[in-house]
Amino acid sequence: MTQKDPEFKAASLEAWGQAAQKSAPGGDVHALNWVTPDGISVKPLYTAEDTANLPYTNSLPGFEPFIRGPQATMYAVRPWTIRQYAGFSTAEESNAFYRKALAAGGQGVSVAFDLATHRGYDSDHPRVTGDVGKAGVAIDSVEDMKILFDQIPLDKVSVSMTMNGAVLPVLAGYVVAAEEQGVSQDKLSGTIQNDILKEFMVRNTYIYPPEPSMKIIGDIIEYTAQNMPKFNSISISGYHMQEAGANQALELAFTLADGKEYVKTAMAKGMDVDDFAPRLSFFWAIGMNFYLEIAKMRAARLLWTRIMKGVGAQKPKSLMLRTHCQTSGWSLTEQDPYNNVVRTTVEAMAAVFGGTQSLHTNSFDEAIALPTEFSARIARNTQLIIQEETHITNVVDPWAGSYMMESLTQEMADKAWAIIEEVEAMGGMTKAVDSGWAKLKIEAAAAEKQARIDSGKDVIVGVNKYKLKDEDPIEARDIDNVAVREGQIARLKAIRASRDEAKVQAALQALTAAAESGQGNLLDLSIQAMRLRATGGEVSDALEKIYGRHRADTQKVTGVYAAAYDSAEGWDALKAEINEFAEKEGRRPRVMVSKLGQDGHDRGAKVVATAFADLGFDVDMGPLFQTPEECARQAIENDVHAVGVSTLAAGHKTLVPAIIAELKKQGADDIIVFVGGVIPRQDYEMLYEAGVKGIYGPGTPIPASAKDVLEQIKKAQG
Ligand code: MLC
Ligand code: 5AD
Repeated sequence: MTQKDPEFKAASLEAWGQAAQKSAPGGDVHALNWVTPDGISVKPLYTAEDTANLPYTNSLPGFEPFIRGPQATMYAVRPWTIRQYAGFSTAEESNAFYRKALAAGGQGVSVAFDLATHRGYDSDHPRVTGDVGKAGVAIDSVEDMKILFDQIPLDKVSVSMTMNGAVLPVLAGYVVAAEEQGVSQDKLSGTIQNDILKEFMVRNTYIYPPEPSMKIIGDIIEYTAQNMPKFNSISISGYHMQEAGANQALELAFTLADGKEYVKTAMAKGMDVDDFAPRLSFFWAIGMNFYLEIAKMRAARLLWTRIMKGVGAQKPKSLMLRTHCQTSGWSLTEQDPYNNVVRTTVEAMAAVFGGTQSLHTNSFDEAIALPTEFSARIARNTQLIIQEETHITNVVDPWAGSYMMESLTQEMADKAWAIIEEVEAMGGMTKAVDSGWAKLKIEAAAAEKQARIDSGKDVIVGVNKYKLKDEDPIEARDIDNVAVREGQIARLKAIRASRDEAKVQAALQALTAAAESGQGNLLDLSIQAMRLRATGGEVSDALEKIYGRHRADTQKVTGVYAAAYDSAEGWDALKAEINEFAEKEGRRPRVMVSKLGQDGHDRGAKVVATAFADLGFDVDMGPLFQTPEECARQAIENDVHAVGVSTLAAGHKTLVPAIIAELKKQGADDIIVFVGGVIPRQDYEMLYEAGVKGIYGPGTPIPASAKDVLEQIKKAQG
């Protein structure tokens, strides 16, 4: 029996207040409140008073509003799926990697495609020479897909495919590969990301404009609901928003609002919401804000239930939010990289406490290159250790009833709901995305965050505090892009030579006709074309003929970085130096921040552009997806002093020497080139040899790179 000690007295809240007042800085307890980037004020102490009036503290897992999890027993019966995202080089190499991972404790497959595939280009397309096989696996046709899943039983292993742009040929290719493996569509379990709205905001692997893109999503939801009952038709993703700088409330709100938009799109096709809603799934980033991430996941389930009830959903499975999580890549550092194992562990625990259904833990070499076998093993083992050694899985939603966590869950829900209502007032997420408003909201949050780090307000161990004097290089995966491309080109030739060309062309024409008329299901037609060995690029082209290719405009935020950078040190001096330059030269130093190839990760580029502008540079922002030739032409037309290439998808070894050569060829070798982004140390020398004047890796404070760029420009001016 639990003993009660009569002589122990509970203190009053007033007494605690007085004690706290004494130890708080300046005698002010309120000074201990932590205002989160979302604007939530987290107190140092929570008590029963904080939860007394909350509406859902009695809820149970497996029942609406699902705050405590979608399953009654959660991990006590079945832990989350260990699903490591991977893909690189060829289908053969990626297949070997998956099979090894499955044998060593991985539980699901998650395919990363290269950027050429994402953007609807076959490997032989001239715009993608730097991208083939780089940030993921190159897939051009069913033949590649069959190799990718060779000896992986697709009726047993669930497969996630992160594809949004070229979603039709990729999903179709997978269906046909399974068919030829003897697995029918109704047995396929897995998930296709198929979330285009966030691509227009942050990830940028779209192909067509928003409207036809939404039509494609509607067709996929319809087709999978009718033919692939075990397949999740979409993975509505906040992940990339957080990676691009969004705080938790913004990530939560925009993602749920995207989800609502997809639901409306499918319902507008005449579908009953309960026929497709059970196969909508979600995807969160889990960063270092431990409490906030857990609260975000709990709040997400509450709000999704609210949204789905609002559109008339009835089935419990339609109301429950199921999600994948990935630890944050952005939070990982190039400096002192083994620290990343620790960061990833903390983040993984937040995802698990938040009740995720599936999880990817990042590898510690994230800020340098794609994972090696070694780093991938540690990442996978991080999950295996949590599942099998810690007993964390034995209890469902262990944070329930925590005064703090329950309060925070409600506050997070309220914050996000307010943003969702703001979006609704604009007419929904498609409108908020179309106008650029949503993207700018995220970019402003990103610039603010970078300024907090650069001024030391937010601590990152090994980057802006406790820095190492010398860093030992670590092994990094390198991919021979030329060899992969040549192999793919050879296979494409063989396929085109051996197929029934007339049938293929007819199938492609049927796709074009369907795009034009709006009749027929585009996934159904894509499956027919891929079965005949049309290539992914051809299927994408067939639709592009009608839909066109989307070009984003490049708005940028201003003033946000300067406002949040509250360390005057160096800043004013640098501004003065830039003014001096302007006086002497008759114009400001002018830089063009550019993205080359199919790498659409533009957070870094945008943050650098806005911060450089705040410092007094004239800044041009190149459009996404430029070829070196186009970039050189624009740089010359704008008469810039320097081109800064932001590279995050490993294209630098091909594309950076190419831009330098192009500038020379077009008669402008006085324009200097600098590079920033994810670049392994071992590539620095070849880049300097190619003529690069500065390389700024992750964690470089912007004022430092700006100062260096100014020096280099001055030097080049002579
Ligand atoms: C689970 N089940 C239970 C249970 N737990 N049944 C009874 N009791 C319990 N306690 C059942 C489920 O209902 C389900 O069956 C089955 O077990 C599988 O469990 P799940 O929870 O649905 O897991 P999973 O199949 O892994 O699906 C998780 C998911 C899915 C729904 C989140 O969408 C998914 O796997 N997503 C992964 C997305 C991903 O990997 N993305 C990578 C993005 S990387 P049933 O019959 O109900 O289904 C990226 C980076 C970039 O984007 O930018 O490139
Ligand atoms: N293999 C493994 N992980 C990858 N990521 C992206 N591409 C790959 C790949 N090919 C992970 C990284 C990145 C996030 C978007 O996904 O962690 O930050």
